[in-house]
Amino acid sequence: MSKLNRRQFLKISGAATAGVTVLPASGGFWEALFGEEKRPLLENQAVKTPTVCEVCFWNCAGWTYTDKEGNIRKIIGNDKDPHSNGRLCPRGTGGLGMYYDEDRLKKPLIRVTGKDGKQSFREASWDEALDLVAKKMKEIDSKYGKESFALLFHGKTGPHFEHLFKAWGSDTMGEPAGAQCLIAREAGFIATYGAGLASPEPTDIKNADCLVLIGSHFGENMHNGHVQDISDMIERGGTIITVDPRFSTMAAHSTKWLPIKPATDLALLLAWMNVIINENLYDKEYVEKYTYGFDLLKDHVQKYTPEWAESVTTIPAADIYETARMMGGASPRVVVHPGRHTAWYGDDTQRSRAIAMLNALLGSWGRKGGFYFPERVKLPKEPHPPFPKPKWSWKDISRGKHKLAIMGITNEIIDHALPEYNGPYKVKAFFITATNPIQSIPPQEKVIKALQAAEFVVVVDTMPSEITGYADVILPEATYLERLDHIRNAHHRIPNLALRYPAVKPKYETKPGWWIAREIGIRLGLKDFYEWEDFEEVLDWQLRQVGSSIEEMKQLGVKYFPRKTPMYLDEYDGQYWFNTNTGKIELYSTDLAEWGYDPMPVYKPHPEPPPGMLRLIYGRVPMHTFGRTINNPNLFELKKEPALWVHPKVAKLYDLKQGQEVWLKNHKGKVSSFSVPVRITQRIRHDSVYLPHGFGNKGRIFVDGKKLEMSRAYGRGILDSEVMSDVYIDPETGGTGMRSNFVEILTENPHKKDIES
Ligand SMILES: Nc1nc2c(c(=O)[nH]1)N[C@H]1C(S)=C(S)[C@@H](COP(=O)(O)OP(=O)(O)OC[C@H]3O[C@@H](n4cnc5c(=O)[nH]c(N)nc54)[C@H](O)[C@@H]3O)O[C@H]1N2
Ligand SMILES: Nc1nc2c(c(=O)[nH]1)N[C@H]1C(S)=C(S)[C@@H](COP(=O)(O)OP(=O)(O)OC[C@H]3O[C@@H](n4cnc5c(=O)[nH]c(N)nc54)[C@H](O)[C@@H]3O)O[C@H]1N2
Ligand code: SF4
Ligand SMILES: [Mo]
Repeated sequence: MSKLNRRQFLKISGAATAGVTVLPASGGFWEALFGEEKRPLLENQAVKTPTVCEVCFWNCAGWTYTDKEGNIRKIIGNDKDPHSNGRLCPRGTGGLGMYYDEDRLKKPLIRVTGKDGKQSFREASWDEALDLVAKKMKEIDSKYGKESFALLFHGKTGPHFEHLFKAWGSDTMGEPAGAQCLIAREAGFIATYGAGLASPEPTDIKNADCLVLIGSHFGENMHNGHVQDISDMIERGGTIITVDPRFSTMAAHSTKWLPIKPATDLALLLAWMNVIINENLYDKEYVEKYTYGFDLLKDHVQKYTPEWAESVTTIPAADIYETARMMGGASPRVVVHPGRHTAWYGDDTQRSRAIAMLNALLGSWGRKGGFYFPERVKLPKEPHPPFPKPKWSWKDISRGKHKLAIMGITNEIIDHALPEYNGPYKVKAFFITATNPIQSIPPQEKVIKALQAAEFVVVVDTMPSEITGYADVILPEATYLERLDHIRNAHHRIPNLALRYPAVKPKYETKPGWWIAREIGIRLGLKDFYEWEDFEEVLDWQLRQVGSSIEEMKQLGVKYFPRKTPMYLDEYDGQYWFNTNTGKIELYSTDLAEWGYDPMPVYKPHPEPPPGMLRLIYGRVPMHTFGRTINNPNLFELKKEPALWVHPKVAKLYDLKQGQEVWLKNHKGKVSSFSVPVRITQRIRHDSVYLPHGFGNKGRIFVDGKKLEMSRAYGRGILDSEVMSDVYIDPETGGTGMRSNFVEILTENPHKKDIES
């Protein structure tokens, strides 16, 4: 067990320390921006405005400092904020690069050429662009019905457009943060506890003695508050078990690293349950009082012995016994972490179920040092007339096939826009905001085909990312530092609200999402749904209902409210009723049984890499969030391109040198557009390669003949989605497992001929 204090851990993970900016102190962007003006910004010379970070969806609360000239000078964490504890991660500190990025979209743009040819646009006024959007929405409605206009969204600007679409009469919507991210783990926990996890996950790591990470690569995944909780846990010598085919940052700080063969985690989880039950390491009183189906589970796991699991996972049986005993010894102060990005192999709900069940055996759900019961403020929604009932919605698209499709399934909405789809729920147009499906919803070919078949595509974005090249109208949104959005009202230990308030006026001709949505709404005759001029009025009304106001929140940034219910199960005197059919924690899921799925997880092997190929696995780098920060001048300075991790055996086979540029070709023959340097390391298994997601940007449009692209990010590295031709659909939810792709390494530029010819 490596002993490390928080400062060291944060250094390793690249996080900033309290109140100190990590912007390069000299040279680069900072110099260009502020020249000689590097004097410290004094508190009394600056205007301090509360913000909620949008560089990732952890949504830390902070303060922006704006100088007398109206330049945003820095962003720091809000000390009162439970998501950040007053310390932003480097991406959050560097968030001001989103505002200063000179490649930003500046004006509304309207397409002037066909989508297959050169992506040419012309500048337009807001009135012209918005009139066109409203006209096309009406046209799609009269031809196919409002439901055929789909909304794809992400982030805090999404709700403005959800409101617009629901008010208009379309509920055909989804976000990649569902089917491509956390839907399976939500489904797995709902099937077990009748409750999902949401964000931030209610893991009580602060009080845990043992933490088990399956994939979850904290330190690279920079979910701020939890990275801090884990670094504290390392400091106090807690037991950490990391299961990852790669020696991740977390693996390096763990008590035990289990370098599992990819795609076999369910076998390990079943074997752990086998040991915990057979060696009586489970929490008997808890299991008896709160769970349903224990005897069925006991029988079910008998065949899943550690010796069997060794043959599947390559983890020695002795290690499986040892780690199961570590968990049992710490029970109930154990967090078997549910993960977040769980769209892996197409049996993701079942794997998440196994994680949920293991926690139940250890008695950790609702217990100190396990999972607490979170609570949030009952903030009333803005009053408006009832939304019209659409003739069909995302539920009709997915629920028939996937009973636990608890949110719109992006990939299925896209399937319904393909020319070959001939059913009743045809999607004919897309409204896309704050998401880049070209990168985030593999397979890419399908998304492109659907976008090309669509009669009309609107994109609201801040940057000329790939998706803008498929738009008919591009609407430039102001960044999070320049706008108001809904109040952050997350479930937490202590209910609290946080305000994002504009630090400056929107740059160029950009506009906030609420304004864009309202203007379209007014043009569609939806005035009744917009009985306000400025979104601030809505927020102030909401805040007043709970005894606060915009003025107060501008002073506080974050405000706490008292809890109404106990945080742990023990405080309920055994009166707790779980929201499942049996009212208990279902080790045997009655819902899954009724719907024809496995009521208890069954291990089924996944396809292996074809001879000579390697499994493509992926994850995060600490300095970037997906593709959204790659062009950010500050963060680009910190990490310009990814590396492809390869084991020395693989390097030998391909005769690779450290740092050599390579291309990837997948099992379907699809070749990456760009190259990436190799990083030869023992830290990855020999059957896989690891590639951080979000690079390989290929977005380029022409505006009045002039090239517009993300000039720093363009062409750097390989985008994992480009070589993800196959996704495995999770039957319970419809989510897409993306670790189902195999690659070979190309050392010669496969595009050389194209260049020469
Ligand atoms: N810096 C940064 N942080 C982020 C984000 C970001 O873009 N940048 N994005 C945020 C978002 S939205 C999410 S959802 C989270 C995602 O972050 P996590 O939920 O932590 O993602 P995972 O997919 O669990 O973790 C990736 C890890 O899984 C390992 N892995 C690959 N295959 C397997 C396997 O078969 N078994 C096991 N056990 N491990 C495997 C990889 O080697 C890698 O270390 O990160 C969040 N945090
Ligand atoms: N291949 C592959 N696919 C994945 C993942 C992966 O690891 N690999 N990860 C999955 C996960 S966990 C998630 S959560 C999703 C995330 O998927 P996405 O939400 O699509 O994430 P990004 O790729 O960051 O795309 C964000 C887009 O929003 C724009 N943008 C940024 N800020 C704003 C803003 O304030 N307003 C507007 N209007 N636009 C803005 C950016 O310029 C960019 O075009 O991807 C999923 N898909
Ligand atoms: S974790 Fe970092 S990027 Fe994400 S919201 Fe917090 S400060 Fe922003
Ligand atoms: Mo995610």
